[in-house]
Amino acid sequence: MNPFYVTTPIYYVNARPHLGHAYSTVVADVLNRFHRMCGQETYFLTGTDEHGDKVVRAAKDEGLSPLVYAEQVSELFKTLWPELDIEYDYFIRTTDHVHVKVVKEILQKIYDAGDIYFSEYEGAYCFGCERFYTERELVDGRCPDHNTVPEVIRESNYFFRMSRYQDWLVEYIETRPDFIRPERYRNEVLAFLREPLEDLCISRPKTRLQWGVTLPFDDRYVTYVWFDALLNYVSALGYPDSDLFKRFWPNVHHVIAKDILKPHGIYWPIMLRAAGIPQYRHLNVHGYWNVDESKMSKSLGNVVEPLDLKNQYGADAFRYFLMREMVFGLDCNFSEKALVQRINSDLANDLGNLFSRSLTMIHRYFEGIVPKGDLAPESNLDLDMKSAALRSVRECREAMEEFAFNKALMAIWRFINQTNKYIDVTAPWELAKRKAQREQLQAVLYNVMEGLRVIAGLIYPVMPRTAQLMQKHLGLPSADAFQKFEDLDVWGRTIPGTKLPKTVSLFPRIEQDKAQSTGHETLEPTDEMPHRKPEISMEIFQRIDLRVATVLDAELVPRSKKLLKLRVHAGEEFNIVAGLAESHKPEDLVGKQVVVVANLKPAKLMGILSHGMVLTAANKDSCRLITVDGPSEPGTPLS
Ligand code: ME8
Repeated sequence: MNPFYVTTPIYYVNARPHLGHAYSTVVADVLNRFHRMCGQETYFLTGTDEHGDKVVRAAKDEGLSPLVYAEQVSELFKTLWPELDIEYDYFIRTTDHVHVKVVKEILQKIYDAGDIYFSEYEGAYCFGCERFYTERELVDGRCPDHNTVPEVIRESNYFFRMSRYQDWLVEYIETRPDFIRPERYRNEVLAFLREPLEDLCISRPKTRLQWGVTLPFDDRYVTYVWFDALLNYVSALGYPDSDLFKRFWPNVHHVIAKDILKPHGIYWPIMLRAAGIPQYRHLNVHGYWNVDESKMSKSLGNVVEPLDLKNQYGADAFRYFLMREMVFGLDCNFSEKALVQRINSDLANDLGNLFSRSLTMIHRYFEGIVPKGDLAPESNLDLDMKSAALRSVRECREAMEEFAFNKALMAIWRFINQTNKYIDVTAPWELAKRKAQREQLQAVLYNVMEGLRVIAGLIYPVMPRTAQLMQKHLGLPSADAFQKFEDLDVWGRTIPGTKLPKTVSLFPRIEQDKAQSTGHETLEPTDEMPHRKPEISMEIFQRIDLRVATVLDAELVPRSKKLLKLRVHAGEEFNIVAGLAESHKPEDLVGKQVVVVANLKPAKLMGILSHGMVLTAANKDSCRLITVDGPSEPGTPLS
């Protein structure tokens, strides 16, 4: 069934989980859910990297043994992921016995094959990185990561003969354009491989470090933490003989950030080659999240805690922001203000408003029962909803396959906006006024329900909770599951006659605090608050003749509850019949200045010819006249 295996880095337990860890793990979860929707059998691995000097030092700072300390921090990661709706299949810890056994087996295998040798070495060692640096790698004699001067140490150690595999690796990468992607990281690895590749020191004497996996061929040493960590990707599947390993390993996608490109792009393929294990399929490398334009760091105090954001804004909104904001492969800036803006505009305004206005209409006009979707052949009410939906399904799928999550979401949002426009243009509230247009009303609202079904299906990988909530309220059988991608490719799956539950609001708007407010807040959407109308040019707008008018006389129209007949002076005098009787007394209007459309085609209302229209701000609860803020000469044009 075309298996799909996705991994995240296994995170060091020397720090609490932060935004960057959350991003990689959400990416893996999104991919996993997407491939499940495509009908594939999937496996998702994450975990913690617990050995090494860094962990020993962090444990010491806490006054704990490395194992107790590692257990505590590992638990933080393990319990965070479900909070973010991350559904991993397996959580590996490098202190697991099964993992340690595999590390030893593979070390022995490579040693027996002659690719690990013993030698004395003197070199510049960075304790922060737990590795030796060559002169060439240092920047002004300092470690490029820690900016510290490495200590020169002389040691006898075991070395992994990486140099032997350099030519093979170059050729392997060059002949497989998507082995490492995006391309910029592939180029980075190839550039590094243009210089001679040195053998890798893969042991640490126990006199210096005991917290690690003991070498099977020399118990005075533990292995280098990277040699241990990388093997998690195969040990977690039950290497070498398990069924899981055989099925999933050939289809593995690693997800990492650029910081660990070298171990994954160079050490790992060579380790696999030396151990006789087939290569991984793809290495997918993303950029770094910075916070308020600076690198995230404990010392700057700007480390972003994913759990805080989830508690404040909800898991789906947080996941949406991560996927929508970052272009996979490039760095991205995090700010809470940007997160709130996305929630308000994309989630509350676009998606939330579409969902609530649509369902309110189904409840209002059809007592909550999905109407029939058959269209009269002469009707053009389905416009191009169907093709817009299918286009968005196709574009979303293509983008997801390329890891272009932001583009996938843009394709979905284009369709959300098209559906909102479809409602504005077809104006179901107008159709509802006339019995003769009942069929059209049914057809329009059926199309809207169907559009919402497709939208719910498409957002599932990124926003699983919202997708399922929408599905429940759309009366879909997959309320607590996900829709298959192939079902999104077909228009007309919504079943007429389905009774829908009472509707809910998907995303409440979030008030930006005063300091952050843009001053351009839009109103809380109501059920019939129309979405913005399709764009028009200035030229079209200018064809509307808006003028200040003084009301000269006003009287009730006989036999009408709503209409008033007004005599206005707008440069010249004419009559307007306006629906103001329920909100205004005729005598209060006389002498008032209002704004009128002066070039509207005359129309007869209750037998009286009306030559214009009075502008009001009206909804079902109130009706206010638009006026000028001081006396103006009647007929003054508005601009
Ligand atoms: O490197 N932006 O663990 P680690 C985006 N144990 N992603 C970030 C990030 C940021 N600012 N900061 C961290 C290790 N990450 C090793 C890995 S794998 C066999 C061993 C994410 O805890 C990103 O995925 O330092 C990065 O590659 C990873 O956390 C590094 O996690």
